[in-house]
Amino acid sequence: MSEIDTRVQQVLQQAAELAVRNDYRSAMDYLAEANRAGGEAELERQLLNYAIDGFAMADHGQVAWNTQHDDRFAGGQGLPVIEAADLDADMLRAGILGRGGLIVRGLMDEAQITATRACIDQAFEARKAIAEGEGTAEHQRSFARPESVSGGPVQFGSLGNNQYTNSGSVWAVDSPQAAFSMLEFYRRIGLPEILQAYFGEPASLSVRKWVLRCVPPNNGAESGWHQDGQFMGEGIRTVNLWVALTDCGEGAEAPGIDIVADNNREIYPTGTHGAPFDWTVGQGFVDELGQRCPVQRPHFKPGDAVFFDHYNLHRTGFGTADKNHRYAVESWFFANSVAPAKQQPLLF
Ligand SMILES: O=C(O)CCC(=O)C(=O)O
Ligand SMILES: [Fe+2]
Repeated sequence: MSEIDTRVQQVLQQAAELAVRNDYRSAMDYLAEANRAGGEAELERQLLNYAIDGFAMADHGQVAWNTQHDDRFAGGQGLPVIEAADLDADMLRAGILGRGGLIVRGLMDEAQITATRACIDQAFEARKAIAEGEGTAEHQRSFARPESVSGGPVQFGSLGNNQYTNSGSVWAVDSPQAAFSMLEFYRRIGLPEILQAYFGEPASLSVRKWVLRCVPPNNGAESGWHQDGQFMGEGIRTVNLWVALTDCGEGAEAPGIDIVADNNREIYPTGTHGAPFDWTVGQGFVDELGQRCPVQRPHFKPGDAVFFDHYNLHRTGFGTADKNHRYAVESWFFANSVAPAKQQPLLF
């Protein structure tokens, strides 16, 4: 065994001893600390296993949620926009609960954008190579499913017959390297603390709603308007952080997202008003909403983000003269006490 392999085995062993005592959080911290020194597929994958197991093993209690906010954005038009330095739980409350969402400029820095885009490219490449029977040990960091992930297709975004392109979507947990990089990002921007203050309890991520995306230009195409609350579960409390890694949206040359800027907390009818699918909200319905609230196509620079929750109505916003693929990461967080088991929550 090489020196590195020996070190990795020792770290895994130490972490396992913590996990066996039900101290998953310490096991995760221990793995994260060790992984910062280099970046090892096995450490990253095991960290995700403990994140999933740790959530499942813990009692998250029953927590009441106080939805008061100071309505600081009252009177404005469209989604409020703030700078990353000003982000805190009160901003998030006034944005999401008061206005239906919050745009945050410059949330992700240049280095993290570059690293995340590279992780996404590598995940697609590895997925393709593995599907074509050409996977190597190297690919394991970019694309390998942690054992604790259960259910669902092994991979999604397939063209059928296990054929993959270099675009589409990948669950973040299926790319341990990308997942680790994003977990480090959330930690650096203080997101666990912000969400804890927002929900009044700790928050978790979810296997199924933590997604790396690379959307190809598809000029003139239309995608489905949807509310994620339509299919995520009942009685949930959520925050989605959608961060653009490409210049996109209005005035840019890559698809962004279109958003209805509305704080109405209601799940709308699907499959009506000309909706192309039974899970989408029809354009006719959106046009009606548009008479009382803005339907926006915001411009996002790389690193800009938008926060919203499961009541928000949005879609992938295809343009007419796009030239570029759009990279983004979608991260849905749940208040732990009401996190839906079917989304497979994980500690973060
Ligand atoms: O990235 C996209 O185009 C869609 C994102 C989305 O639907 C979401 O974040 O919930
Ligand atoms: Fe969505």
